[in-house]
Amino acid sequence: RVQFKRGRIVRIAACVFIVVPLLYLLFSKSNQLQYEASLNRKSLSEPDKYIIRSRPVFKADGKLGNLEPPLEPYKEGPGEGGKAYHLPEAYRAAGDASLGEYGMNMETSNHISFDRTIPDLRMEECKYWDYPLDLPKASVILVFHNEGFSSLMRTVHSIIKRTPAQYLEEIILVDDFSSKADLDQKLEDYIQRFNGKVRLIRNTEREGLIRTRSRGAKESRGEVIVFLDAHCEVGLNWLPPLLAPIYSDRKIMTVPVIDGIDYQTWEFRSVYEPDHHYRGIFEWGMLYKENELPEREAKKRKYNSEPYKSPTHAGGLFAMDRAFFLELGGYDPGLLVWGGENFELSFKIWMCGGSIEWVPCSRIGHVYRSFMPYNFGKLADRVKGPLITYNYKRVIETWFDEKHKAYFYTREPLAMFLDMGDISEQVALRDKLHCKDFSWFMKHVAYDVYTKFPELPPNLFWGEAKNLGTQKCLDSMGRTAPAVIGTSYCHGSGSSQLFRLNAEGQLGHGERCVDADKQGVKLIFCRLGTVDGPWRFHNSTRQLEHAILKRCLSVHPETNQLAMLRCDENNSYQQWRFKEVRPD
Ligand code: UD2
Ligand code: MN
Repeated sequence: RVQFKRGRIVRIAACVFIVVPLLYLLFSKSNQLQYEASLNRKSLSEPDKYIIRSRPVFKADGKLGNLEPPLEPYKEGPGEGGKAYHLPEAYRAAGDASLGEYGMNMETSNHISFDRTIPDLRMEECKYWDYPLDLPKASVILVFHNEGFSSLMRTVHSIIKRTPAQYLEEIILVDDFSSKADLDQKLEDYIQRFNGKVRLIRNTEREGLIRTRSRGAKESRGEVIVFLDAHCEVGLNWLPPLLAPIYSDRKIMTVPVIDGIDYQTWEFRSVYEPDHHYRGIFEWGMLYKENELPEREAKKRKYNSEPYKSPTHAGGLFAMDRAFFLELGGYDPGLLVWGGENFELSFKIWMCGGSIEWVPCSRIGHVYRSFMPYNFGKLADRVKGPLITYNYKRVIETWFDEKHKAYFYTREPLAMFLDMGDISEQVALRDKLHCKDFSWFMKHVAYDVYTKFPELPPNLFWGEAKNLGTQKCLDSMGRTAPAVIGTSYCHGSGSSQLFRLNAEGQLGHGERCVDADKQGVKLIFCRLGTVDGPWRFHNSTRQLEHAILKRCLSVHPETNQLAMLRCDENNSYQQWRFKEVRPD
């Protein structure tokens, strides 16, 4: 009996320990999809290796993707279909006035429905992706300072209308201390209709967009945060393609393709050629640039509509795991108001274990203004010198290595003398997170920067270039390339008179170059991928010779115009003295 009993126990144990797990395995395999779909959302904060997450699947059967919305019904009316709207004569004066106030024609915007239809600018392929159905929920954060009411509300309406409700936690409007009346009670009343989906919080003083975004992130509840400017219209099915990469790897920041909305007519159009991909890079003066997607990245994907890696992004529009954003410290709280925060976050993400992906199937329209209508407020008074350079300097001093810092100061010499506040906490964060170094970033991520902006040779001279004949200084006259330049009274404060002659003969002014032909001397676009130029400075005679023209840079004694004349070392109108300048 004892033996019999033992035999039964063995059989039962065998059943429990072998058959049940086997059955379970079989069962769970066949239900892999459901299993993945039912993953507890909390698991996203655990280390990646413990989690199996599903990814988007391209549908070969020709049926539309699982989250593909129905076509929007055709509508007639101003701006419908994303068409340009031209104000009737009677409203043009008001339109011009609003353009002067907002940098965009708010009168035009006021004539267009908040819920207008827009064209579907996505690649055809984008309609045929299935997305995991248990994507995380997003808080969309819009920070604003003195924006127009109608363009702000059109942003909100477009999000509500084009986002599957199950993925939208909330829309948070963060008012950065606006002073316009219709952003007060009128705004508060208007958003009541969204039954709490749209929340409004306000700064009690001007913080600038960077700190205001960090505040929005802290106060949001979604697992993912999405930042958009307050003058956007999201495209069809814009959100799931942004959420999917984050779902598969919480350290990916995703960036949509930005379409253009015309500041005058509100026309909605692509700024890129169809199916052609770009990614975000920078030049050594830290101006944001875009470059065609290098083959090396393009070929990592099977479909041209798939996301691809990018070194950086324009700044305004992106999605990110909220906890990851906060683990990285949000934006550097020492950055002021506007600019450079896109690089700060990008370097931090890449060098501290994450990555950035641009997502072709997510498209969002943005109004590029005609000019920046606001000033930087009291925060700017804290800074000696330009606030944007202050931000750039913080970022490069924290994240660059010595070699690359030198390129920045070569390109932007005055930055050497500018204040950047205290960056010790940023450097400490970099150490604490064991972030990789900048040469790793350049080699493995931003390698295409070098193909457009090679390593910069040092400056032989920089500062103002004074003509000894007229005692006037080389001056871009505030013109933008391509344009003829001249000379004017030496003011000693750089800006339009700040030129750099590098060791390879390139004469630079900001991000532009100076070249000449027999007709004159011009500011031109530097030839991408080159850092050399035709200029040779002869120390003994103080002449600046053009190696191809074999002529010397001169001021014409009669016309006072710049001219390329036959070199004559006794002619003081051909003699130049470079002198460093200092910030005022
Ligand atoms: C671009 C970015 C912008 C930001 C900026 C650099 C895009 C499309 N836009 O400039 O998001 O990264 O570069 O910092 O990539 N705002 C405030 N407080 C301020 C100033 C602005 O809340 O003190 C708001 C403003 O109302 C808007 C957003 O910040 O919603 C971005 O400002 P912008 O539209 O003037 O910047 P933009 O598009 O020229
Ligand atoms: Mn903007």
